[in-house]
Amino acid sequence: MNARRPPATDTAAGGRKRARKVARTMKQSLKKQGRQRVDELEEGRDSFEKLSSGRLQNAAHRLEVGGGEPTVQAKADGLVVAVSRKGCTVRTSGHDDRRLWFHNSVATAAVGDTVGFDPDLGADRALACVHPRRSFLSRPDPFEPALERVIAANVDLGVLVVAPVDDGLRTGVIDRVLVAMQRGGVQPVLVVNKCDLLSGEAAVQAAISPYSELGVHVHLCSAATGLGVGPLRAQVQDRTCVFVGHSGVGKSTLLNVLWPEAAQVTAEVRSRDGRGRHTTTASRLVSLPGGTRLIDTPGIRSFGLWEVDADALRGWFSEFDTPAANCRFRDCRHDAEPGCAVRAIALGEQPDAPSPPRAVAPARYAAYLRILRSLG
Ligand SMILES: Nc1nc2c(ncn2[C@@H]2O[C@H](COP(=O)(O)OP(=O)(O)OP(=O)(O)O)[C@@H](O)[C@H]2O)c(=O)[nH]1
Ligand SMILES: [Mg+2]
Ligand SMILES: [Zn+2]
Repeated sequence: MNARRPPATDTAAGGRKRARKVARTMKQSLKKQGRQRVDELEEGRDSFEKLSSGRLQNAAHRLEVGGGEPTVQAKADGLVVAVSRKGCTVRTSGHDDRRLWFHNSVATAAVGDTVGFDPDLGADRALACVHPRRSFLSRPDPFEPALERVIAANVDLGVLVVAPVDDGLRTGVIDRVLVAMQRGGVQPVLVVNKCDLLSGEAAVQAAISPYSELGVHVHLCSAATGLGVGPLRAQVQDRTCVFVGHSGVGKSTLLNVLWPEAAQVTAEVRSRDGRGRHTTTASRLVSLPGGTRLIDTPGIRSFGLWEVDADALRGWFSEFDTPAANCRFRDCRHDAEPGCAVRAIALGEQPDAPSPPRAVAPARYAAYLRILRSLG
């Protein structure tokens, strides 16, 4: 270790004060970037513009730390490959892993971040800054909803893995995660794993068709038989991808099938109810030769939305845009307002009306209403 003792004048109280200041500025900066105006954000992400309907994503999750007065000088950069409650593991260009503690235990960096640090300082003081993020996937902390938890940063693809239940698909988590991915500038990919367990594909096909129509790539896969694994591998090749989904859907197994070098731990689902055992307990980034980076994450129980209010929510359901032009009220929430064209089309209340370029799937409209009501 290159740890160096703090200078003699650096009292413990002074160190703590400085650490608190860094943590505060990091937090404030993170908050500020989350509120970036949409028109200030970076353009040029082609692949899912159909889904986002040309909207610009929040690709500039900027985090400049140090505020006015720099406290720690960044002398080296590293990639965050793992994060725990109190710190992160950073891979340096020399490929050695180094553990750095967050200032004041405030988790400012996420897996996939590039951080600046001072290799000459001790692990508790060395973290200097988190470099600007080009994309991120975040949600409120399930236990402390006032805190934003970034699941992964600087990812190209967000691979949402779901598994069939009784030959059908529960889509609730899909709509929420899609909102979060669009908000963070992450291109969504939907993987229906465990297709070997299906006795018929009809219900699953019907459930996924609204998403394919939106332009989301959907892969029907089985990590057990290898079905659909080739096209998925081709899509994620050379990119940074985060795998998310409920526990037990087979995220880690899929990663192992795609790249055995990923060597993720897996475990059987509970025989009692078929649910997962939360086997993966921390996010981890694996770099493969050729530039592919895979991030496995712990199973999610529920997925809240960070800083999405009713106005923002409408915007993330891009298929509403065209019919919304015919709503009676300009600020229609597409809920119970009279003359709502979105509702009329979704519920088939206007069979003679000219169909818009993109129809609104009833299941997507129902999902929208569920999320809208959950926003309180
Ligand atoms: N039949 C079948 N079983 C699968 C498939 N993929 C994974 N499994 C099984 O599902 C169980 C759970 O797989 P994991 O890979 O641990 O699931 P996970 O999503 O990583 O779960 P967490 O780490 O808890 O979030 C294991 O017993 C796997 O063998 C599949 O395609 N078909
Ligand atoms: Mg796992
Ligand atoms: Zn409306």
